[in-house]
Amino acid sequence: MSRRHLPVRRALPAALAALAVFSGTAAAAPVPTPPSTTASPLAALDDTYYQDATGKTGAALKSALHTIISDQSKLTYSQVWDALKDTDEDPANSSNIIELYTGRSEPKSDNGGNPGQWNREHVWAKSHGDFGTATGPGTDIHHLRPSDVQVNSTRGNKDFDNGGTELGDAPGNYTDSDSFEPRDAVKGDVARMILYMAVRYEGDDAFPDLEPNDSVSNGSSPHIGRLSVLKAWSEQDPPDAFEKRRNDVIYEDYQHNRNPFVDHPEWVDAIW
Ligand SMILES: [Ca+2]
Ligand SMILES: [Ca+2]
Ligand SMILES: [Ca+2]
Repeated sequence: MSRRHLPVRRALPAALAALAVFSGTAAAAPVPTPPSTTASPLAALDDTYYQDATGKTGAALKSALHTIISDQSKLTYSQVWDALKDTDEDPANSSNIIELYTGRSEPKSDNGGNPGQWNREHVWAKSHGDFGTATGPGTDIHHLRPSDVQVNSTRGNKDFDNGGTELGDAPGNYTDSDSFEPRDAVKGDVARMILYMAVRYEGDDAFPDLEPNDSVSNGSSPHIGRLSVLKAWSEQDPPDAFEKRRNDVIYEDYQHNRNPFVDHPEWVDAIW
């Protein structure tokens, strides 16, 4: 396991322990006390996890981030259920998850495929690139979220854009024949999930190169629109505590990689 996999708060003691081993004093030496630091968690990430990306922009930044976030653990599709019960837990009720589009708190145990239950929404619709639910993009929990079964069906594989008719069973969400607009509180979350997928999947593994564009008629091509709208949504709805915790939990306990745009929303404009 590389150092990149270690949560930041554990990386420094591990590095010091490794030094002790190299100096031949590991058996006798007490565990050194890490120096106190006033650095923020994000600054610590910049010095470790993101050290090969900081200071870059454009294609160079995208390429560096691709390398960084491709170093990850992967889940099976069945493991996604339990992971989502953790990553999307209701902060006010540990027995529940929060559904992405409705914003409702629902029992973790009420997952499944029946009306009224919650299931696994692929925010990057899996038909856009036709990657299915094999371990890979189809099981990458950075873009998988609990969703009401019927609302998930209404969103279907539509591209994202503003406009349409409000959903009766999910107020604040809108849809028309070719696009879906999520509620304001998750507009930025949706944008950052889509852009994570674009950086993570570059066509150098068994899966297609996923990329956003400005179309709402992408069909089964490996594209999702509309990029201009997603960029505006990321600006309007910056990462909140729920989205940041979710990123930390995925990093520390599941995939051991991060969504760079949750940590650095300004990198959206730096790349696109
Ligand atoms: Ca539309
Ligand atoms: Ca949000
Ligand atoms: Ca890509």
